[in-house]
Amino acid sequence: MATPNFTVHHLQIGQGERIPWLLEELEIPYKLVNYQRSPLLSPPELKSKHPLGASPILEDHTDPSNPITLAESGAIVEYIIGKYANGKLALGPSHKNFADYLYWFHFSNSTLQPAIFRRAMLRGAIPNSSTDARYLGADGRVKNALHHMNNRLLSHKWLAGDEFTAADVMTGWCLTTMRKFEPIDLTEYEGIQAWVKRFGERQAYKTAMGKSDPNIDLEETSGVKGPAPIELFTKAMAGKM
Ligand SMILES: N[C@@H](CCC(=O)N[C@@H](CS)C(=O)NCC(=O)O)C(=O)O
Repeated sequence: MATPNFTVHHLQIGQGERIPWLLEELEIPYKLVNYQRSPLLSPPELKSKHPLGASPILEDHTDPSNPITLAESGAIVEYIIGKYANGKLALGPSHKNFADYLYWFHFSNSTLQPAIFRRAMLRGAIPNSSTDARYLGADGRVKNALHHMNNRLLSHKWLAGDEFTAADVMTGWCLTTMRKFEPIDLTEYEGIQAWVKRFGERQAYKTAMGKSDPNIDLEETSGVKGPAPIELFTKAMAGKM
C-alpha cells in the first residue's frame, strides 16, 4: 500500500486533537497544520478548507486521482482505521465487545459532548442558573453521563473492554482539553480519573499533544480538578462579547 499522504487541519484547544493522537497510535505519518482560535472560532484560512469550517479536517492526497477532504472527527477516525490501518484500534463484528465498541465510540459526540456543551450554554444564558430548572436538567444529564461512564471504567480498563481502541481516542478530549470550556471536577469519578491517567501515559498521546497543542499543560487538563476555564468562552456564553 502507498504511504498515506495526509494533511490534518487542527484548530488548537479543540477536538481536532483526536486525529494526531490516532495517527501517532497507528504510526501513520502526517502533516499537521495548526490554527489558533480567532478569537474563539475558526480563522478564515481554516474556514476555507470545508463548508462548515470546523476542525478537524483531513486531506488525503495518497491517490492523486482521488483527493479526499473529510470533516467530522468520527468519520475521519473510521476512514483512517478502515482504509489505512486494517481495522487496528477498532473491534469488528466477530469480537465479543463489538457492541461496546460501537456504543462507546459514538457516546462522546452523540451524548457526552452535547450534554456538556448544553450545560455551558445554559449556565451562561440564564442568570442565577443554579436554581433554574432548565440548567438543573442539563446538569443532571451531564452527571448522569459521567456516572455511567465512570461505572464502565471502574470495571473495565478501556471503554470498549480490555483493549485500548478508537472509542478511547474519541472520548479522551471531553475529560481533558474540553474542560477548558466547561469545568468538570473528577473527584467523585474515580474510574474516569484512572482512565485519564492511563491514556495520558501513552506515548502516542503525549507526542500528539506536543505537536498539536504544545502550550496545553497536560498535568492541568488531566488533573482531578481540571484546568482553568477560557475566560473568553465563558463571556461568550453569557453574551458578553
Ligand atoms: N462534530 C464535529 C464538530 C467539529 C467542531 O465543532 N469543531 C470545533 C473545534 S472543538 C470547531 O472547529 N469550532 C470552531 C468553529 O466552528 O468555527 C467533529 O466531531 O469533528
